[in-house]
Amino acid sequence: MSSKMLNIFLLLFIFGESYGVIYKLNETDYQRMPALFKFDNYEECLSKPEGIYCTTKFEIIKITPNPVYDMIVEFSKHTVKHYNHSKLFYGVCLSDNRNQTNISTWDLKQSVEARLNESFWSEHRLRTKITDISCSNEKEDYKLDIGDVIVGTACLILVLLNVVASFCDLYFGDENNKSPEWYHYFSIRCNWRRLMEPFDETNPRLRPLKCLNGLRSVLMCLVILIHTSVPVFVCNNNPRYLEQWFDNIYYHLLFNATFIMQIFIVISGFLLIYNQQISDESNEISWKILPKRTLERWLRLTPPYAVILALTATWFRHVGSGPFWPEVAGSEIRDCRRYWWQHLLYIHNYSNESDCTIQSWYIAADMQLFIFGLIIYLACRTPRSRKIVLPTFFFIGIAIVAAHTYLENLDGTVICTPDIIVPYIRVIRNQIRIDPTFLKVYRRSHTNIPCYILGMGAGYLFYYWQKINLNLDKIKKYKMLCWMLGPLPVVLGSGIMVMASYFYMDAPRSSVMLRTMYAATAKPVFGLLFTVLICAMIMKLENVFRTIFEWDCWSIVARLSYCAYNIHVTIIRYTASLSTVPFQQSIMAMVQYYIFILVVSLLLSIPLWLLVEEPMNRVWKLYLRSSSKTTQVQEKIKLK
Ligand SMILES: *[C@@H]1O[C@H](CO)[C@@H](O)[C@H](O)[C@H]1NC(C)=O
Ligand SMILES: *[C@@H]1O[C@H](CO)[C@@H](O)[C@H](O)[C@H]1NC(C)=O
Ligand SMILES: *[C@@H]1O[C@H](CO)[C@@H](O)[C@H](O)[C@H]1NC(C)=O
Ligand SMILES: *[C@@H]1O[C@H](CO)[C@@H](O)[C@H](O)[C@H]1NC(C)=O
Ligand SMILES: *[C@@H]1O[C@H](CO)[C@@H](O)[C@H](O)[C@H]1NC(C)=O
Ligand SMILES: CC(=O)N[C@H]1CO[C@H](CO)[C@@H](O)[C@@H]1O
Repeated sequence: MSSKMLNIFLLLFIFGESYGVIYKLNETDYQRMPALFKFDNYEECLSKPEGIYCTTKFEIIKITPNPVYDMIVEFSKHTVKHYNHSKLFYGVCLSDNRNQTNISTWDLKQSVEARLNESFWSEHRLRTKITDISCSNEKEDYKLDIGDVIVGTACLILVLLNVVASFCDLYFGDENNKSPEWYHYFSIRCNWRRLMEPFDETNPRLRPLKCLNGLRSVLMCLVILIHTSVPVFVCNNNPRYLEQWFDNIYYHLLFNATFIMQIFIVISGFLLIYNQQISDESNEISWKILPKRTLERWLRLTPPYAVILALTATWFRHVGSGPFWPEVAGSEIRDCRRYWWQHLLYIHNYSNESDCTIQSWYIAADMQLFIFGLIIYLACRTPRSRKIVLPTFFFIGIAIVAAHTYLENLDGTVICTPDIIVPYIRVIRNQIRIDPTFLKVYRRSHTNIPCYILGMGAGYLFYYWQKINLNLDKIKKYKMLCWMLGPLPVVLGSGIMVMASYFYMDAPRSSVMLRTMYAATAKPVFGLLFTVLICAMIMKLENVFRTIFEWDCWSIVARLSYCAYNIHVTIIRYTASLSTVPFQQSIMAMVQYYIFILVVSLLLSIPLWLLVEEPMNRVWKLYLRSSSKTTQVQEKIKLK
């Protein structure tokens, strides 16, 4: 009796409801399903005079009893590992249309559906229903509109300004002249020097933070790595191979790499508090700095981001072609045109529908957390109040995540299923469900509070330790412990990421209690581990990673990292659209693609940094400095 109860309890606790699901299919059965992706030859199609190429997403329908269809439905129910095999993505060439030369009156959808109906009926005894179609014969061309003209002119003016300023600098520039003229701000030569400048090691307050540059750069490269795998999931020629990746525990480090963003959040909280305390040594803390610092940050973050956004919304339309273009870029362009104002106000992470520059959720969340952190900083000026407020908010943050997960029945972490990765790059409205966990927990700012608080706490502590000149010689005696401080958090952090592979098991979805527990604890613990690592590095306790991260070249990569973060998804989308055949999913091909994307992202972020980020930054600083004295002091401290 009691063991039966225990069994029932265990079942209820560990697994939710169970239903008829097929977890595994052997090769023969797998091949009985219609191919997920199938593309007629694109170039050949368009080379015919009347050839029209349509890419279409459609569903299969059964009208007679059909065992293959039932198998597909049951196989697709295991959503965490399998594609939905009843939703297919094909490229169809229409060329035998002798009496249909007028494209504007021709019902392409009807023709394509008839073709598919016919072939699916003869092969699988199935019918089809098209949900989305886009056709092209290479002849259509987008007209320039007013937005293109405005953005084009603005970019041209910006480039001209830089060019003129660079020439002025070359001819009139005087190395010895200390007071900078206007053209110094825009001169490419000056800004190039600033890009190549080594890290300022003379400032004892900033010197320990050098390793953060390396950490940030490495994390940036990892983020780009994760995003380059997206196009392969959109369309490839062997989906079975990708579905099998989910059985490999090591690949779960890749699928759960969403945790990496928590480290960025910790660093961001840390820098806010540490820098703010240093700058407030010389002036009074007052609420006036809240709007001022917010404005400063907005002005600092916005120019490069706005350039990418504007170009995506306007000129990006004209560069694209190919069968995957509508799939990988169409919705982004449409959403950027519609929602750009939300992006410029950094509130788009609270809007559910936009597919525009999807990676920028972090910039928005960071901006909101910055304001939140600054309010806490201003409200709690005594150590005692901080000791109460910070832990309180830490636990409130955890409770918020738990409540979201429990009440809305979400996943323990963002589950990167084949069908979720695809909408990550494209959302067809009302058709594909975007992962609610991604929308409601991952990218909102109030659900990322715990790690930000951890970072803030570390900022207070480090400032305090520096002030009292904390002596760590006692700890340094334990060599083994110090050595472990580096690898241990990384290994444990990876362990937490791999633990999420539990949610991908060949079993019914785990119970909501378990998911809630994981959601509430995993990120804070992960954040805590990396806070320890960061503290150990800046206190010079840890020497394994610190020596790597303090490499001089990282400071250049770190400067470019914001631009690279903004630009890399656009590059991925563009290169993905250049392909006319399904993507190759071998490891070798993906490594090549990754290195290519990484190099191109970094190279393209150099002009963006030189022409936009740095000049604008310096101009705003100059303007804000002349408008107040406090920043002047701040500048001096930074220069010291
Ligand atoms: C695959 O599984 C089916 C039943 O699910 C079985 O009839 C068939 O023989 C299997 N094929 C191979 C090659 O094992
Ligand atoms: C798969 O797609 C079909 C068609 O859109 C849908 O009806 C079905 O619910 C999906 N299956 C799962 C498990 O989401
Ligand atoms: C094209 O014309 C032929 C005869 O002129 C006709 O039989 C056929 O149905 C037409 N095709 C379509 C798609 O209308
Ligand atoms: C195609 O159809 C449009 C609209 O129905 C019409 O204006 C145009 O003249 C037609 N073109 C040809 C070549 O028939
Ligand atoms: C294809 O088959 C479906 C289901 O029988 C039907 O509803 C649809 O009208 C067919 N499409 C065409 C173009 O014949
Ligand atoms: C949470 C939230 O604010 N959701 C809104 C996001 O924006 C869309 C429209 O842009 C609204 O429909 C949602 O309610």
